[in-house]
Order: sequence, then C-alpha cells, then structure tokens
Amino acid sequence: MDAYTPNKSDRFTFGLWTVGNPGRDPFGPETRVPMRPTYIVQKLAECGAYGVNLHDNDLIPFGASAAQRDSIVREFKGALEDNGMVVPMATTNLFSHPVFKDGSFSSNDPKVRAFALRKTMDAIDLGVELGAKIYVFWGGREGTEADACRDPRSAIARTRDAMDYLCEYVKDQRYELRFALEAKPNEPRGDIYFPTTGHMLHFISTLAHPEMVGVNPEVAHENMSGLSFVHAVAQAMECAKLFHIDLNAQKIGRYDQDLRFGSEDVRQAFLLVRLLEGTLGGAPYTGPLHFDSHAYRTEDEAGVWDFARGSMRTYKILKAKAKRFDADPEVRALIAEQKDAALDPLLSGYTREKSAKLRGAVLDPEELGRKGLSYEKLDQLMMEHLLGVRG
Ligand code: GCO
Ligand code: MN
Ligand code: MN
Repeated sequence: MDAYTPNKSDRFTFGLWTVGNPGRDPFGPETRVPMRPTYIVQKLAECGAYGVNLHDNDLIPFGASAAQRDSIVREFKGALEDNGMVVPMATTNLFSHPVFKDGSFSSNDPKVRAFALRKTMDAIDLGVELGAKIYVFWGGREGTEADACRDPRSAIARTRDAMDYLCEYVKDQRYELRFALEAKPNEPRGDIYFPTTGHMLHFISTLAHPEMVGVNPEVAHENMSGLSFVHAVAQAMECAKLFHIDLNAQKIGRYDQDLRFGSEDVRQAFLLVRLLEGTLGGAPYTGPLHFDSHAYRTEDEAGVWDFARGSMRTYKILKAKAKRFDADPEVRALIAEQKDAALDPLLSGYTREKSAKLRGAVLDPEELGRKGLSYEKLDQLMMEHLLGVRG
C-alpha cells in the first residue's frame, strides 16, 4: 500500500471485455482461459476498482432465453453487492454476430436495423437494471470497404433516426440514462462513419434530444487518426459533453493496440490527467475513469491483474505529478494569465463602440513578434517533473 494504491473513491472502472480479454488476435487463438463475470467482479474489487462495465453479450450469451438471462443477472447482481461494485456504464454488442457484418443502425437492410434497435432496447433495459447511468454507442461495424454500397449521407441519417428513437425509448421508460458516442476512424471496417470525437460533437447538435447525448472519447482512437487526444477531450469538456472516457495507450498510426494506460506517450497521458483533474484550474471531469484496454497476449491471469493495477497506479501517479507541476512557482510564473485592463473588455461581445476603440488602440506587431515565450523552459520543466527530478 502506498499513495498510489487505487481505491473506490478514485472511480476506476474496467470492462468485462477488457480484463476478460483472453488474448485472441487475428493471427492466433486465446492464450488465457476465459474468466467468469462474477469472478472478474471479485478480482477487480480486490484490485481497488470502483466498477465494471459491460456489453450485453459479455454477460448474457447471444440468444439466451429470458429465464437464463434472469438467473445470470441475479447471480451477477449478487457478486456486485458482495464486492461493493457498481456498473456505471453499459453498451450493446452490435459488431460480433454476422447479422451486423455491414453495420447495424446504418445497414441498408431495414431488418438488420430493426434487429439492432430491438437488441439495443433490451441491452438498455439490462444496463438500467444493473444501475448504469451512461450508455455507450461505439459504431463498431458502421462503415465500409466497398464505399459505393450506399450514399454516406444515408448512413448518417439512419444513425440519427436510431439515436432519436432510442432517446425517446429512454424517456418513455423514465430511465435516468444518458448516451455517450464513441468515435473510431477504422477497424474493424476499412472506414468507420463519424471517425473522430469532433465529428460526433457536431452530429450530437443535430439530434432531437442533444441534451441526453455526449461523447466517450478513447485515447487509442484519436491517436489512430494522428490527432491530439487532449484537444479532443478539451473540446468535449468545454461544451459539457464529456460523459465518459476510454483510457488506454496507443502508438500513432498503428492498429487499435489497446495498451495499458500511460504505457505509450507519457507526455500526452500526463497532459490528459492534468486536464481531467483540473489541476491547472478549470472544472474537473467527475465521471467514471474507464480503462478500455487489455493485457498483452504474453500474459497469464496474474499478468491481467498486473495490467489492471498498473493502469490505475499510473493514473494516480500522473495525477500527483500534475498537482505538483501546477503548484510549481516557476511553472505558474511562466503560464500566468496575461491581463490587459484596457484591451480585455474590448475583445469579446462585439459593439460598434468596442470595435472603434479596438481600431484606435496602439498595438506594435513588430515588438509582439520579437517577444520570446519561454516555452522551451516550460516544456523542460514538464519533462523534469515527469522524469522525477523535480516536484
Ligand atoms: C474498440 C472499442 C470498444 C468499445 C466498446 C464499448 O475499439 O474495440 O474501443 O472496446 O469501447 O465496444 O462500446
Ligand atoms: Mn478501442
Ligand atoms: Mn473504447
């Protein structure tokens, strides 16, 4: 036990499918024995996690009868209770069964769309029964290889129809549930619709109930597009749309690696934790911190729990470092907000008077252009905090 040992108040969660990943990949079968969901709950609780998330079929096998479903749910609820664990987020598997081979909500076939809606309503019922407050939509197979198969605008419109329908369903059932949309640029499809968090944020503004819908950005997915994950998360936070987050690690430009949080690009992981925790001063993110990643294929079960504990420890270590970095007087001096009593009021809220004054203000672009900003110093300070020689 040390200051970085996770506990329930840290709000860390894992998916049944993450720690339960048996190590299968496109080139080879499982290297680990599958674990029972109730056992996963118990082990995660021992590791200090707060909750566990699931797809419908992580718990209830596809095609199970109502009686089988109910008995599995009863047993699972018992395990949650015995271990003081919660299910903050649930989602639907709309990608494994061959019926979804060409997408679900965006499919050209109304029968497939109908099946997807029905499966999702059932999975929403399951999630709510287990206590979930967030429902994630990841468009696993909503995409194309043969792009001539449909007008991409109809894929977008059909997805909107599905979201609007499901929002109405949630309202009609009086569920206390919000949706979080997760973007990914490709894999398993050649191209997936709504490839980035930014695409999702705009799409949300076109829905019938935008207030019920936010985003679930994932480190790996934004990195696959070569984009800054921190900027994507910041944009979501700035418009109060960060409903959930998928933490993992990823090398830029690779397949979806789902590596342990912080194990690649420590700088970005640090800046992300700093943003989420609000150590710089902005409002923090207060939702669950979900790790959507899995242990290397090289690991046995012990390695899976090393992976889980490592993910949480790294987050807490980075949180402590972010606090120290933002309390460092030298850092604070370098990034102190610059104020200009005369100019500041002229820069927002256009009026004719303000614009006239702005035009009359004395501004010297040559002098401004000559001024050094000391970002080399700032960045090196960050490196020294990260490398453990400062703070
Ligand atoms: C992936 C995705 C998924 C989703 C999960 C929840 O790339 O496989 O990240 O893990 O997050 O299906 O919707
Ligand atoms: Mn992923
Ligand atoms: Mn994910």
